[in-house]
Amino acid sequence: MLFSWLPACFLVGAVLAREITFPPVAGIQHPIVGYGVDQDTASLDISQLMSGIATYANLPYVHCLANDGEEVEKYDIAVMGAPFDTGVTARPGARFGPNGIRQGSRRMAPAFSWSVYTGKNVFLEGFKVVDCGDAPLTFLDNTVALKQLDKAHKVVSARTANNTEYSTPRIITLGGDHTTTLSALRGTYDHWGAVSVIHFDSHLDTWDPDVLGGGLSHYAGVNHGTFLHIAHEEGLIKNTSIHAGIRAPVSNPKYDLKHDKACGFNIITARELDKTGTQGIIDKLKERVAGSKVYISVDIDVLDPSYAPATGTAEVGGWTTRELLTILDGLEGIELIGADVVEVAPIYDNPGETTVLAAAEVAHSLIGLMVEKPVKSHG
Ligand SMILES: *[C@@H]1O[C@H](CO)[C@@H](O)[C@H](O)[C@H]1NC(C)=O
Ligand SMILES: *[C@@H]1O[C@H](CO)[C@@H](O)[C@H](O)[C@H]1NC(C)=O
Ligand SMILES: [Mn+2]
Repeated sequence: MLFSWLPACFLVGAVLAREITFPPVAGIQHPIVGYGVDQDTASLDISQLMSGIATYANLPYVHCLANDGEEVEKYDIAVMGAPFDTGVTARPGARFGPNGIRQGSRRMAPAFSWSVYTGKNVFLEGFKVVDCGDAPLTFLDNTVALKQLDKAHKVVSARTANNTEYSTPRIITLGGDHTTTLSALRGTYDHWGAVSVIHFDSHLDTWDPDVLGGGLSHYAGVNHGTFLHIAHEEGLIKNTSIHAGIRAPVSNPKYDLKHDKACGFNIITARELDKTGTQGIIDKLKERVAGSKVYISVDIDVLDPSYAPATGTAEVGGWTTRELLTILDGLEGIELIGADVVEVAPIYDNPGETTVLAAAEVAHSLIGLMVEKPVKSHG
């Protein structure tokens, strides 16, 4: 008797459920979550974050690598993938890094990116930030692939910027193994000359190609542990460069460290942070590069493997994601002319996507530094 009303109750519920009217599909579609958003209807765009083809931070895709003569939408800061990983000495897989980082950035969008720390939204500060997709790189020949990447950097940085005051667009490369930074530095040299490099990494990456590569061949000597030696040799970087987060062993304490100095670098070890805190690291980095144009390269293995397991040559005892982000954001005011986040190999990530989330946020901070300090190029 007591339960006789129950079926009727279920029936009412079922009828109500059937009465839900869904909006027409066209009504909820939006071509791209990005610019042109009406702030009043930002929530509409936010509901689209996980739909569609992934671009970095749901930014508009621009065909920056279009052929001569084709009209290309203007931009100021270009995010470009470099899917290359055949220069690694340990675990491969970073060729999938660019799309891994895009996947890790799906929560982000210009309509939902005001910082609780600064109150600013780096995507809406008067600089047009776009995703150019990936440089097309062969996976069968390192020399050819790096030439393709050199070309991609030249093409993307040679376009006229959207902001009429600053003629040259700046590029943030999503790696790819660390060899890809060499092409980026060749590209920045054309517009800004030799630059100081702030190199976040657990490894030095200034190895003499005769040491790392075994003197096997000239070709083998160009890899993710020698690219900074080569950049120095080519005159692309200044002797006011600096590593941060170093902790991996060297093969010859005398030669490797002396050679590193000769390539223009000072070293901040990972454990220095324990003594000075993040502010001490920020001060030291800023002091070192003062007065010069700066390129920041972030090897995700600067983070401890507990924060970034998905990388080629993981080293324990690294920094936390929060520490790295605090240090990066603390560099505001430097003249950042190019940057990258590299060595992200999504295959080794966990179901929580720890590494790609971190890498996406690192790129966000790098964009913030560029927006904070516009830089005029030579041309
Ligand atoms: C691009 O340039 C145009 C023309 O100067 C300007 O109206 C627009 O706001 C710029 N776009 C962004 C995203 O800054
Ligand atoms: C660094 O380079 C500058 C000019 O390129 C030079 O004058 C200076 O002596 C160099 N310093 C060191 C320590 O090599
Ligand atoms: Mn590296």
